[in-house]
Amino acid sequence: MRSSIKVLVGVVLAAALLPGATANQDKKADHTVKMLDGKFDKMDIKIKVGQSVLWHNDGDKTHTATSDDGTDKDLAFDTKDVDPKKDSKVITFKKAGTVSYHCNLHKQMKGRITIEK
Ligand SMILES: [Cu+2]
Repeated sequence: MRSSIKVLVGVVLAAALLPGATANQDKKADHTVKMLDGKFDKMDIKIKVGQSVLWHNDGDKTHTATSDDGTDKDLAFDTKDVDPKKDSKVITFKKAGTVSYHCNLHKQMKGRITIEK
């Protein structure tokens, strides 16, 4: 019983020390787009299938990144409200295509992501 607990602790420690695990925490997503009050800082980004994007709200107002109506359901996403100075959840894109999005609270804020194979 005792030795199996030691093994378990060892496995948990080893997993925590793997470089991949820590690197993942530093870099929350493959791409970051900033939400500014009135626009996204990068309106058009190109990424690869399997990569992830998060939005950081650098403005003073709440924003969202929400795919436009009619977006292919495999590419559709919605960060929901992202408060000032906060990160959105991480969205991973698993299919090639183009997705246009906007801020639900400020319709003039528009962006586009092209996902390449
Ligand atoms: Cu907004």
